[in-house]
Formats: sequence, structure tokens, C-alpha cells
Amino acid sequence: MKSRREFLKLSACAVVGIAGAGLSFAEQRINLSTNKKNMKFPLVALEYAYDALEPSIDAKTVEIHHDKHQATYVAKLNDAISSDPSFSYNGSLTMLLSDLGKVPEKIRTAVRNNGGGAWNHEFYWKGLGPSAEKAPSGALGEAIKKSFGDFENFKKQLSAAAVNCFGSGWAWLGVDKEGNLKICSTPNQDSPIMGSEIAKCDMIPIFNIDVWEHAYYLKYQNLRAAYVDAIWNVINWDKLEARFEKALKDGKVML
Ligand code: MN3
Repeated sequence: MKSRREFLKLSACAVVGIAGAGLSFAEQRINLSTNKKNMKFPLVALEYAYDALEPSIDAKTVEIHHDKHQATYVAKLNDAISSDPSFSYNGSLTMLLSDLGKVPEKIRTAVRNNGGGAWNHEFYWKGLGPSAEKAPSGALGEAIKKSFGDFENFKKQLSAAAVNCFGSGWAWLGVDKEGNLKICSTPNQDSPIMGSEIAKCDMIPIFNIDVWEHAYYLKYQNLRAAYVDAIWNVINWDKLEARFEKALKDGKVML
């Protein structure tokens, strides 16, 4: 049994730029027609308006983060895959990332970085929402008490994993092989779904926090901790509950 402290071990986590324009929710969706018709992996639309997470996460940040940063990962993932005609793949992005060894070496790093970027962001947006709930109530709430003592201690530990992740990366909450909740962080766009050899984060993830500067710099500048604190106002607990139940029942991740 590993100690909680071990789960909080820091990992080396780099940086990105900024730009954009204001669009309505309807326009956002039309904007997604920028997805090329033959893209194997499309940019998945947000399930809420850019301003739905205000004031915790401002509309401009959501817009640029999704429409520019995430879109770039998606485009580069598709470019990498189409650059190697010998590689034919018809499964999901989740499956692809969980078995990177099967990806030709020539494009493997590009798939890891950009596929990870595409997947991690889809997972991130779906774990957030204009939620009225401030804490989980069902089985996940119980599991948090069991693993962390109480909600405040859990909040402190997950926040610390996010704030202390050096450089750019992600903090994660997930379920380990024994069914216990676990916290870790990964550098760059690595993800627990890539397996423990790559991510050093052995879990089925149920929530992630993006700590790349592009996730918060417009509103919070250097104050990563203030962004992490605000994330707690916009967690989609229903989604996390569903992910938790699926992880326990089927041993599978749910986007
Ligand atoms: Mn990001």
C-alpha cells in the first residue's frame, strides 16, 4: 500500500501562447465545421457555452483553449496519422493511446503528444460544467471519505498535485487496481490511459486538471493556485460519479 504522499510525487511537467474572438454558443458549433471532412479524429464540441464556467474560468480562456489549443492538438494528431499510410487504424482515440506500442515508431511521439493533447482536453471539458453541486453525494462521495478522510483533505491533496506539478502538465484523480481513489500528475500531454510505463500514474482516470499556462494565464496570470482553487466551483460531479462507477464496474475509462 503506497502512502498518500507517494501519490503526490511531483513530475516534470513546458508552455504555450495566446489569441481569439468572441462567438455565441451557436456560432461555436458552426465554427467546428473547420474540422476537415476526412479527419479521423475530429475536434469534439464543448457541451456548454464559452461563458458557462464564468467567473471561475473566463469565456475568452475557454474559447482559445478549446478552439485554438485543443484544435491544434487534434489537427497535428490527424496530420501524424495521415503521414504514415502504412498505419491503418479504425478504433477510438482512447484505444490508440492505451496501446502506443502498436503505433509505428516514426509517428509515435507525435501521437503521444498530440493524441494525448486531444484526449486530455476532451476529458477535461467533460469533467467541468456550470455545476450547482459543490461536492459529490453518491458512491464517489463515500469513496473520497474512505480514501482521504474528508472532502477538505481530498481537495487539499488534489489541489497540491495540480499546483506543484512542475512546468506544464496535468493533475489526475482516478481509481487504482484495488478500487481505491488515487491522485497523481503527469508532464506534458501524457495521460494515465497510456499505461503506467509512460505516465507513471497507474489508474483509470475520472477527473483531470490542466495546469498548462494556457489554461489560466489570461485571467490568473502567474497565479496557478487561484485557478486551481476556482476549478472546484465548476466540477461536473454527475460526470465524475458516472466515471467512477464505470471504472469500478467495467474497469474502463469514460470520456
Ligand atoms: Mn490545455
